[in-house]
Amino acid sequence: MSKDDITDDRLELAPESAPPASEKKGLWKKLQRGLLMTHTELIDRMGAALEGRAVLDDETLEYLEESLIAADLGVETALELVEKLKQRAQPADIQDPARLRAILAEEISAMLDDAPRPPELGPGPTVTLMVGVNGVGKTTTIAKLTRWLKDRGQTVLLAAGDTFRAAAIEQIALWAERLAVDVVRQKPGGDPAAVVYDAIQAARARKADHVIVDTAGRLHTKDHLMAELSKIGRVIEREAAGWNRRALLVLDATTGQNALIQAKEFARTAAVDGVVLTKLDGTAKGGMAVAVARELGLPVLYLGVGESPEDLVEFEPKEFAAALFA
Ligand SMILES: Nc1nc2c(ncn2[C@@H]2O[C@H](COP(=O)(O)OP(=O)(O)OP(=O)(O)O)[C@@H](O)[C@H]2O)c(=O)[nH]1
Ligand SMILES: [Mg+2]
Repeated sequence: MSKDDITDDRLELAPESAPPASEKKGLWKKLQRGLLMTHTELIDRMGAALEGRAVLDDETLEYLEESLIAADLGVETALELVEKLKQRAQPADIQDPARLRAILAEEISAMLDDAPRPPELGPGPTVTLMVGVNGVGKTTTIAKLTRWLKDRGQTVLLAAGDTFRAAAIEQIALWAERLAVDVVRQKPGGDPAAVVYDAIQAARARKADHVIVDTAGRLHTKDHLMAELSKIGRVIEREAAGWNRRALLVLDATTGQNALIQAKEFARTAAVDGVVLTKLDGTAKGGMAVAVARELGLPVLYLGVGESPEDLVEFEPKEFAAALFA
């Protein structure tokens, strides 16, 4: 099977909700590009595990398991996948790595289908709060999400809720200008909850579909940060009652298992509705998306695959699994 065959195969998806085939194809290419490092390393490691082996025996399966663990899929997931291979593959399938990869892709996709999915957004406006530690890509993801929503005809208003650093306000204001959307900001050192309050009122007056709130990744202490996030959360609950409300945790895939530890901390103090996994283009740890979904029980909504506003891919289990192994 050539890469193009696989690409075409990806296009047979729910026709009623699917975007045009050309866009679908573009997204698939973007995802493939974003997962290239993970894919290449995974295929290389799997190749090395199978090399010179005559049958798919327990020892070979153990090497395959190590290849999967190295891609940060998580130990439990790697064990389960190898168990599936043991059940489904024939010993002679060792001669057919493509078949082994197809089995793995199917099984990962099935596992992800069982993982929690993000709640559907209902009618009416939506407030999205972006949280995460410093440098993970919150502000860049806001730019990407803005582009994504604008491309779908939605109006967006940004809230410069990271008032901790003057540069953070400038950064989001610059994105707002480039993307031609409104931004609500105050002076550095201001109260982020007040910025969010203003942004919600402005969005109501302007009938905006989406408010996206940037937040600081670092404050004087972690307790300060968590207290600030809950204060912002309370303002959103009160001022945007009846709206769709969601908090998205941004995690940097290049930090591997550390990202999982951060996620657990955030989820303990703040209600997290879903995850955006960034910087997949710069890492072979793409399996993180599976670990987030399965080990944290948090739905993965989007993948960041570059630094530009168009480098965002909606997370779809089947496509993701295919891009890892195809
Ligand atoms: N390669 C790559 N770089 C990314 C991606 N997302 C963000 N970045 C880069 O990561 C760096 C940090 O991104 P920011 O969006 O400023 O991160 P932040 O979480 O807002 O950081 P703070 O505001 O300091 O908390 C920037 O250089 C971005 O260009 C991605 O998906 N891929
Ligand atoms: Mg930022």
